[in-house]
Amino acid sequence: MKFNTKAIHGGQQHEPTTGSVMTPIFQTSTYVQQSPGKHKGYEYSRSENPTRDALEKACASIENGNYGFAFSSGMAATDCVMRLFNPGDEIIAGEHIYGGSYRMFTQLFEKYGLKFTFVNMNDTRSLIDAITEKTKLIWLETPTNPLLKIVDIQVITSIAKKNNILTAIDNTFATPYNQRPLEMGADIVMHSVTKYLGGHSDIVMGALIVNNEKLANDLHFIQFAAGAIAGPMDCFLALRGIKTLALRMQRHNENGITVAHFLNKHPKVETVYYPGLQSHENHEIAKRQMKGYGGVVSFKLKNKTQEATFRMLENFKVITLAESLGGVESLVNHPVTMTHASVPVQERERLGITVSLIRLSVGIEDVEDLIEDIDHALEFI
Ligand code: P1T
Repeated sequence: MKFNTKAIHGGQQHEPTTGSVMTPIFQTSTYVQQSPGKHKGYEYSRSENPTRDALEKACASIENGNYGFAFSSGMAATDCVMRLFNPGDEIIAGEHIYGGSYRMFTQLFEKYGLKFTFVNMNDTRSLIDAITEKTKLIWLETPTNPLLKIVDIQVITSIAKKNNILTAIDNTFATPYNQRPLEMGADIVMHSVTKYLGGHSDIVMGALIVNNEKLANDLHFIQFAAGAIAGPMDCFLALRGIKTLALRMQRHNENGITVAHFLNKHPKVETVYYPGLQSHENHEIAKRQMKGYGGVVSFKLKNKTQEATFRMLENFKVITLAESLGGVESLVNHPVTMTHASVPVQERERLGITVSLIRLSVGIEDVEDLIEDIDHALEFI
């Protein structure tokens, strides 16, 4: 099956009792047993639920993986991966990642004895130098949040394999429509389903997709034992979102590049960060490993003051100032005070996340309206 077909039918079956074409919302915590241990495959909804099963199969199908797992948030999915490891184990993470992932690694898991080293994933020398006998996992995002850096997935997975290390890719920004990391040798794909997979800013959810059976069993055990599962109603909404993923991503890709070109030419804009621009530092890698470049466009203003940046952020009419991304509607975010506030200020500045940086999640509205809105808001700087 090709991608568009998989997004609609992948892993799905009509409901056997009634023939219901859409997977029903099995809003139940538990299932009848004829005799202790004798049942229809479902015991208790923390371990399995038919609506969640359908969504997990859909996620696996679109990422071209064998097993999927759905969680109550993207962070819960990441938490599940971290619980695979033991005190003393080392994890190498990309230095450019979502602020909440950085917060989880440094403020939650370091105290349980996991050691995190943050490296520039485009500098293979420092990645190789960071590997020790205790390194168990490489964790990265590409494109990264919020500066849209691109990492060559194949380069990283081949280094990881040589050293017997797992690779996990947070594929939230790209989505499997644009990029499929398992096909490039990754072991684990993670999603904040909250974003493009859900697509409508109405759920918070996470997912993991893997190929390896042992890894799948370990993740399923943690999902069941720790219990951060996605609920059936949210799984239904995510399933519905995935059905239009391909169409939405086509429009996000088109609108994203159009907005990036507009900003690139604007006299009040200093730099535009979008992997589809030829001037992007990693454009060649993006061209090779991505089908399209997505809907997130970040940029820095020439006026570097927080006051000017806030004036712009306060004056959008169509685009909404809010955390998150990946919905049908356009959102704008100020990483320093919103999504990346938990990254220490010195580290943020070193990474280039400064007060004049603005992140746009370009939605699927008519792009002319979005450009008019951006142009108007830029007048307030
Ligand atoms: O919000 P949640 O579903 O728990 O997902 C966390 C997460 C993980 N990975 C990436 C790349 C993310 O962008 C996020 C969440 N990000 C935002 C809320 C944001 O506005 O960037």
